[in-house]
Amino acid sequence: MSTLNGILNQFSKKRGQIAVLIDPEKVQDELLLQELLKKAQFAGVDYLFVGGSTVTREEFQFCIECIKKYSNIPLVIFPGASYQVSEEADALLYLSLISGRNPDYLIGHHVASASEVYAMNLEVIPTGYILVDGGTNSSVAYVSQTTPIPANKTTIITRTAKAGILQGKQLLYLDAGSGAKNPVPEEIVSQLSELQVPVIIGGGIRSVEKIHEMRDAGANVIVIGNKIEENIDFLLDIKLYIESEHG
Ligand code: 1GP
Repeated sequence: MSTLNGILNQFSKKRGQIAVLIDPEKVQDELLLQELLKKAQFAGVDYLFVGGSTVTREEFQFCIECIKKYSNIPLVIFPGASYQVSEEADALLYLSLISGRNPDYLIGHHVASASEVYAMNLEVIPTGYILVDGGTNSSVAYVSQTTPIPANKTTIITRTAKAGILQGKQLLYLDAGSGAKNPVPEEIVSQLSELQVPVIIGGGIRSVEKIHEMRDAGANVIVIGNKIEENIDFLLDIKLYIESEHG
């Protein structure tokens, strides 16, 4: 376990940073992955997040090795299970699914991988992971057997986030679930961004307009998965967004 906090610092420095979510289950073709990495690099994305709810150990390892071979974009593990850890990554989001009440996702998977993670030279970021209902039955809700918080229950979401921070979480990840119909409402992002830890937002972000809205609401990192899986050229739109941010 490392106390290095380069990635956490980087998260907190700026709003509107972009992470591309790579689900190893969906990119088992090295050439396809290479193309994705080339375009992500060209677009200037800030991070690659890797992980998934239904990924095998082999798929995960293969993906991590390929990414390290072909890109130098900071690689952050967004694990779906205890075996999704690797010293080759730059950081591990140490997720506690605090919106749910399933002990496996609050402490169980953590105990299973604790000795391995402890021995790794890897930045470990305690993260309060909050699922918000995005209008679809997400894989993560199904696999974790938890119920997302309804999007209009702002008080519950805010209290959950505060409780997480009081427990020592240094980062919040608000997720409407991959392929969500409705992303997390901006008002919620805005309220949580006042809690003094960086906020990551994901699930159903499918347009540059939405990226702008999330950035303006205070999201530090905006995660995009599905939209790029469907249309890799969305990375060109992201490139323009990133250039306008730097300009
Ligand atoms: C899901 O936050 C991610 O965990 C990304 O969601 O695939 O809908 O972009 P999308």
